[in-house]
Amino acid sequence: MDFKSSEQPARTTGPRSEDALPETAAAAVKVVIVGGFGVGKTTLVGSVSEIRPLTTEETMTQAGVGIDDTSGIDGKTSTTVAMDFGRISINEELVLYLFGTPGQERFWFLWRGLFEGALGAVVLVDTRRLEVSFDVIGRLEERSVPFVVAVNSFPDAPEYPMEELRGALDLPESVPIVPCDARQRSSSRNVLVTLMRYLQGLAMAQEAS
Ligand SMILES: Nc1nc2c(ncn2[C@@H]2O[C@H](COP(=O)(O)OP(=O)(O)OP(=O)(O)O)[C@@H](O)[C@H]2O)c(=O)[nH]1
Ligand SMILES: [Mg+2]
Repeated sequence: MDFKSSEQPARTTGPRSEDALPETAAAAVKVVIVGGFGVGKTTLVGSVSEIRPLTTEETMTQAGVGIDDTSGIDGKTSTTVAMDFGRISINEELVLYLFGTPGQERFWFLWRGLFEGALGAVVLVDTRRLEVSFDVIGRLEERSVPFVVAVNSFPDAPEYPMEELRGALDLPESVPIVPCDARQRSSSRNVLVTLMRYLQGLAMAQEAS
């Protein structure tokens, strides 16, 4: 059988044109997306990224039974083992590089590398399992990484007034808490814009002091 070369699928080499950085981009900022196991970190990076996100999802196997705490997230079949990576242009000049961390404690040794050079973080929270966020927030505070908290909306998750949530997570008044649906691009984007505004406020306060 003859094959004509024109009938072969076009080969692509190098980055796709839509993946190229906008020419107007003047500042690139590294942001990490953290949170406990299964709170929606990979989902957020995937929904908001303007390039095809890089993920390191592996199927959860029997090996994790007894080690991974899957209570409350029964339908979950895969987990991040190294990191998620994505990119979003907040405006013509500002580009964010997003690094999603693994949620399972057995992969937390990777955190140090992922945090290097990060300007800020988003802590994703599932109100059905608030306790998985305590360690994560503690680690950010230890490293003095400024962060905002995004409350991801899972269907049967209890809704707490913001101030109650702030108390439960032991957060200072200044730390923004925003509701979000990590599956929605606009909602995920809003979380990142909130983080950028918060970082800008911190920088201005530092300059003034
Ligand atoms: N209803 C609802 N489901 C969501 C939302 N965000 C994520 N999910 C679902 O929750 C599950 C876990 O999401 P992931 O994005 O894998 O969570 P993760 O934090 O990256 O998980 P690990 O990397 O294993 O820690 C997936 O089945 C998602 O489809 C949300 O906002 N609402
Ligand atoms: Mg993940």
